[in-house]
Amino acid sequence: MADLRQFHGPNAGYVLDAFERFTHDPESVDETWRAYFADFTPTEPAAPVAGGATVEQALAARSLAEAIRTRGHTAARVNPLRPPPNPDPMLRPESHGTGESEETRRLREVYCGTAGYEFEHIFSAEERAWLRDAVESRRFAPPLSAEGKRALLARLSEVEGFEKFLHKAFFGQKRFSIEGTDMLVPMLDEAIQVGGAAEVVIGMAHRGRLNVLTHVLGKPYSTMIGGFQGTAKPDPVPADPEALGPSGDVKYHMGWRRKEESVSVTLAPNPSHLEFVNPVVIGMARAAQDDTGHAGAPALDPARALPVLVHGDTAFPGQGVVAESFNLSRVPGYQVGGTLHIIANNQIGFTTDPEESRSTRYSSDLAKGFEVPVVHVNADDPEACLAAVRLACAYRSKFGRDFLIDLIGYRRWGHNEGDVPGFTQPRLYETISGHPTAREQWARTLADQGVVEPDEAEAMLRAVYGRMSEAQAALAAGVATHPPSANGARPDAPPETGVDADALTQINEALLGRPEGWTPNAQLEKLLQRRREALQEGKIDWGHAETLAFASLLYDGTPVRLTGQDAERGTFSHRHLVLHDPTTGAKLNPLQALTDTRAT
Ligand SMILES: Cc1ncc(C[n+]2csc(CCOP(=O)(O)OP(=O)(O)O)c2C)c(N)n1
Repeated sequence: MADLRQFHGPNAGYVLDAFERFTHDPESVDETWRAYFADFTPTEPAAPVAGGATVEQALAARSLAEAIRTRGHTAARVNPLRPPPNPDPMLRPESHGTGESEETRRLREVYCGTAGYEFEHIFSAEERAWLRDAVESRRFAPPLSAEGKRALLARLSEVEGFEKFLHKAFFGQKRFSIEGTDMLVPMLDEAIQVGGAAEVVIGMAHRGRLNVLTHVLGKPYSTMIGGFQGTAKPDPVPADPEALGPSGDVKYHMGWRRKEESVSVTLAPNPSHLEFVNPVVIGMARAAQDDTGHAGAPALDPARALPVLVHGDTAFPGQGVVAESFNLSRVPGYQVGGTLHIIANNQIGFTTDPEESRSTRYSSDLAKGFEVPVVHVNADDPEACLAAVRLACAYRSKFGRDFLIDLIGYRRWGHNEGDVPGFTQPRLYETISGHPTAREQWARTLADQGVVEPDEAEAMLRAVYGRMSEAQAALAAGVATHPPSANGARPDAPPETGVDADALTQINEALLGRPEGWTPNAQLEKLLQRRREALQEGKIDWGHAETLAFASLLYDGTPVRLTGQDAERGTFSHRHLVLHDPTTGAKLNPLQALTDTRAT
């Protein structure tokens, strides 16, 4: 008869793991272990005695607590369809030679619930401590008020009702339904509300996009339904100013803008190429954050705009542009004070299971290399999903860095609504077909809590159907129309871009001025100062012409932004927009030194 007290720390975990394998299949462990396990009963050692604990017991308790904090996510119930696979054996008290205590039970509630946290890859001790305290104090997860709970049910009813209406009215037409990750919409609502930014710029692919366009961006039901009615063209909806681009692309690639007094929300138009919109969205946010309406260097205020990127769980690890964008996220020229990333994780890519498309446990693992905090959250727990957004926004405000929420749900239908997922994932889809929707589960919770009457929840769903049916009827009766087309609004002739010769001479002179005490590189300065004669003689080279053009734009009030490797000097040593003092290393940007320009 043996018990676990002979083993300590990781050894105990290893033995338990081997024992578990042995109980399922004795052949899976070697002969020595088989003989040992034949007479082995793992017993739980006694919990440390409060106050009278030995140093060893205290250390063991601490080591278990630490394991829960760091590895608790492996046991968290973040997948709505199945229990966590392979929880880390170090989460067992026996692995540390200790027992469960009040403290470890409390930590398990925090770290092994419907959200799983990964913070240990972050180098900054201050950030790690802040994140731990934030989740353990639950200060971003206060229970919703009864009013908040009802509002959330109403929102989930809109999300689900929209998809169900389209499913019935336009059966088999592609819409890339959100169903299974329905919480994405309330999460985006929350980010817009608590993110504190006057501008929110969102990038996302096809999945759930029509729902987001309608509910988060405010694209009218009639415009959306109009897009489904004519099937001859890919998108019969004419372009309108809010669509941010001409029509012609499919409806689930279109952009839209919602402008309100307190906030402007933009969904960037998206190409079919997955994740390619990411750097565009980050650039749009940066443009909104940079104050360029004055001379000198631009003033960056990351609080002004919040970029939000919604990723697919297969595209996120699969597309190189994701890593490329992360790589630039902390480089000064590209910083935006943190992007909020949400993986709309439906656990499948077209017909491909995760095991066939990535080499990591989580879809989000790439982000860890860039020290991005990660929260995995169960898409069936609305309150946990909103808490994750609040934590993410608070972290961004405090540290100005990216945050990732891995929203784990499922995909109710095929990749699109014409696909039969049972051809390739029969067992998964058997599970999904019997799985209640997030709205149904939330309605039941609220009915149990006495917050809504059972038939009230159904009425909320019916109301959405009613509104959509009315919009469809109005379209049919010709009462509702699409906004007029903005196509063809291009200018006939190219604009006048010439600059007066005297003005150019003055600009040239200003660019060749050097501040008091600033020493130029002699070799380069000789070349640059020749630009005085070059202008008179009409021998302007490429770099010279470009610099004059940039300066004239700044005088006109048009900001110029140039980024990329070698952008300052120019790949062929032709540009030299930033000069370096050889004695002090100080930089001089003559364009930003112009004092009377109207832009930077
Ligand atoms: C660069 C690129 N490769 C392939 C495709 C084709 N494609 C469109 S959706 C899709 C599956 C994406 O899966 P996931 O990222 O998990 O998103 P989901 O559709 O499941 O929401 C593929 C392969 C594409 N549009 N772009």
